[in-house]
Amino acid sequence: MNLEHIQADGLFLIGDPHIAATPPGQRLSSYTSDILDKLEACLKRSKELNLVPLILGDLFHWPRDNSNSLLVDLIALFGPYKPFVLIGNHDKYQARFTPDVSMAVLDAANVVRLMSEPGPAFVLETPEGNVLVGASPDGFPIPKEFEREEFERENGKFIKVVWVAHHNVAFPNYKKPHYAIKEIPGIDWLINGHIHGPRPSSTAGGTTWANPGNISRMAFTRLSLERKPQATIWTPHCTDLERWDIPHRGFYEVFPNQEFLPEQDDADAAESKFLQGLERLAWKRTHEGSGLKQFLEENIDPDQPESKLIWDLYTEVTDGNR
Ligand SMILES: [Mn+2]
Repeated sequence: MNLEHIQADGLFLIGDPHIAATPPGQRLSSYTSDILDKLEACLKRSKELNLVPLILGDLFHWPRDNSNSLLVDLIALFGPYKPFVLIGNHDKYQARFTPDVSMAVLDAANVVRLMSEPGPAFVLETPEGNVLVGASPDGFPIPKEFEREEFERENGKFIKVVWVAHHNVAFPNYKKPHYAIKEIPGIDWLINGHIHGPRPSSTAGGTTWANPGNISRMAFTRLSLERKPQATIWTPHCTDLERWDIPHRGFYEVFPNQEFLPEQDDADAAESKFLQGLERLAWKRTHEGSGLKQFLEENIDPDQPESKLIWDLYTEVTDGNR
């Protein structure tokens, strides 16, 4: 197997940036430049530390229709670094990675090293020895085992095998686990994106599972208020990922100053179809005009007590615009 070899001291891991030209959810208008600044800080730091930058999926919040200016900015930013980028669920349209998504533009511009296929991805040549880095992009399973000895027969020995994934893993307080944390023979580290809240690492047999969390504050929650956006560092002899605080703005500089809603799990918030639909609508509104009435008709249950309130608000706003 002809894998790319890269000399560095370890990996610099960047979780789920969710960059977008229009702010998702309740984020204020500086969202795009905030996330670009974070990505730039991460890439600079990775270079200072002689680490390979690797984005753990969901570089984009919406897979397509990102503005050309955002893509031009990303091409300029990524060009000198060529980070590895795992494909997450948000990077694909209708669950497929196709040439019409924004990520394909970055790939065609040759500014990213795409991890869109499952399996061994590259060899990290560290002063301690060679490390194999493999990937399970969204839509491909995390392997049950890796035939390490067979692979090493052709490719030489590896001091560690690290696998990156973007999956529903049973870390504590995660509501939709699909993968149990267990030993994966042949793999020393499984490092996961996708779950935005950081989780403590957990070791099962010879495999340590890590979930460093994302770098962008997506949801207006107490959790977002309390936690610092961080990137993480993996080196061959580490016992856990090392955290690095990414320079970032104050919570109320990036979110409106308002009351919190009653506590809702951030996983619930992320999965709410209604909220996702509203986000999509907010985005559509600026580009394509109306659609709110249709969205409300499709999503509001007339039997729910709040429905009348929502319709009254809708009527008030639309009548006011006539
Ligand atoms: Mn994500």
